[in-house]
Formats: sequence, C-alpha cells, structure tokens
Amino acid sequence: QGLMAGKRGLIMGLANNRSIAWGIATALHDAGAEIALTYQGEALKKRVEPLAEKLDALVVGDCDVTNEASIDAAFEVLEQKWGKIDFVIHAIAFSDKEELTGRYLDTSADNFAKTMQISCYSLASVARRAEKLMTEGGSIVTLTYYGAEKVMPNYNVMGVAKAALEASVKYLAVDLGPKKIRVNAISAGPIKTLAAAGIGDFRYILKWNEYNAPLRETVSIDDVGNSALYLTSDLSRSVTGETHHVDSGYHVIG
Ligand code: 0WD
Repeated sequence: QGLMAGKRGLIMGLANNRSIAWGIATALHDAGAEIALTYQGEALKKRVEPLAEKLDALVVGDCDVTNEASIDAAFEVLEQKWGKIDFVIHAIAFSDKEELTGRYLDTSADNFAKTMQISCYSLASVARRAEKLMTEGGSIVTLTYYGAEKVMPNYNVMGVAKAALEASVKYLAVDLGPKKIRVNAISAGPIKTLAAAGIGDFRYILKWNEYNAPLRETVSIDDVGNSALYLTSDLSRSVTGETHHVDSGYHVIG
C-alpha cells in the first residue's frame, strides 16, 4: 500500500510521455493513487489514451481551459464517476511562440490576455470546481518556473504570467484553507518538453542550468513527479501557499 492509497484525482496538461504531467501521473499512480486525465484537443486524444491505459487511468475527455463549459463538463464526469476527489494537478501553460523570443516590451495585448487566461486564470477556474468535489480536503498543485522571480532570456510574457500564478497560489491557499484544501506550486527547473520547445534558445538555458545549479544537473519529469507526490500526499498536510523549487538548487544562485 502506497502513500496515495485510496486517493483519487485529476491531472491536466498531459500532451505526451515527455510532459511533466506524465512524470507526476506515474509517480502518483505508483504510490497507489487513482488517476483521471483530461487532454486538450482531439489531436492529443490518440497520444493520451494509450498513456492512460498504462496507468489504468480514467480518461475524462477533452478540456480546453479557455472554455468554461468544457471545464464544467470535465468536473461533471468526475462527480458522476467518483463523487469526491483528493487532488488536482494543473500542468497547463500557453503563449504564442513568437512572443517567447525577443523583447517582453513587444508583447501584444491579445497574447498577453491569452497567456494569462490559460497559464494563470485557469488555476482559479479549476480550483473553484475542484472545491466542490474535495469534500474531505485536498491538494491542488500547479507548475511554475524561475522566470517568475528573475528575468530569464525569452521567457517574457510567460514570466509575468507565472509571477501572477505564484501570487494566485497564495490567494487560493487562503480562500480554500478553511476547507483543508491546500494549494502549492512546484517551480521546476528547465525540462525539454513540447511547451519548452517554444521558448527561444531553450537548449542554452538547459546547459546553463546544468553547469551552474548546485547539483550540477538538470531535473527530470520523475524528479518533479516525486515532489508532487509529497505535495499531494498527507506528508505535506501542513504545507500550503508554497512555491517549492525542484530545480537542482538553481534558484539559490540564479
Ligand atoms: O522546462 C519546463 N518544461 C518547465 C515547465 C519548467 C517549469 C514549469 N513548467 C510548466 C509549464 O509552464 C506548464 O505550466 O509545467 C507545465 C507543464 O508543461 P510541460 O510539461 O513542460 O509541457 P507540455 O508537455 O507541452 O504540456 C503543457 C500542456 C499543453 O501542451 P501543448 O504543448 O500542446 O501546448 O498544457 C496544455 C496542453 O496539453 N494546454 C492546455 N490545456 C487545456 N486548455 C491549454 C488549454 N487552453 N493550453 C495548453
């Protein structure tokens, strides 16, 4: 019996087997959790279904966080199938690739709003639905990056959205604390995923971290998964409103 035996929850943001969401899903599953997954868009369905099968996970369906009705639909499925949930992993972010290079100064109003909606507002949107199903308390975990704290080359509008996301984690922790629902963020070191491929000069950032982080290595999706296991399990029952760095220590020197 693992740390997560008897716990059930939703993982959002799985695109493929390199996604941080996949590292988290496997770690939680291996610890005994029952996993539900959403994917974004029909194109990802064929990627996500075989992965779900490996974990015996419930495929909730297509959920685009820019569409409130689709978030409602996903939580309705969870309510029908499970009634109650214990955790939600929010591993979702988006910005127009063209604005993840060059100057932040040139960010367009449209992409600023879209980046904030998908990468930041969606956490509150999802938490509001999760609250209703977390009848015995719960844990909500989102993913952020050091570019929220310090300027990282090309991270631009996404850094601003992650700063807002980290502030949101604190406000949500206060709102949901009385219901014993905890809200935390993992600030992951750079990992080569689909989303990361959109960031200008990402390989340089990876190398820079590897050479300079105290542990002299980059992090893996399994490293992030193991930290998510701590944050979703009862081991962290007194931890909320926190941004936990899983970055080989880079944030102490960066
Ligand atoms: O270095 C990295 N990879 C880091 C990622 C370092 C620190 C933090 N993060 C964060 C990301 O910003 C994101 O919040 O981790 C989270 C997960 O990202 P990932 O695992 O790096 O990337 P990926 O495998 O691409 O998953 C992100 C997914 C999307 O994938 P694509 O590549 O198709 O955009 O977020 C989902 C989508 O599946 N997503 C959405 N889901 C629902 N509604 C939406 C949307 N509108 N937009 C994107």
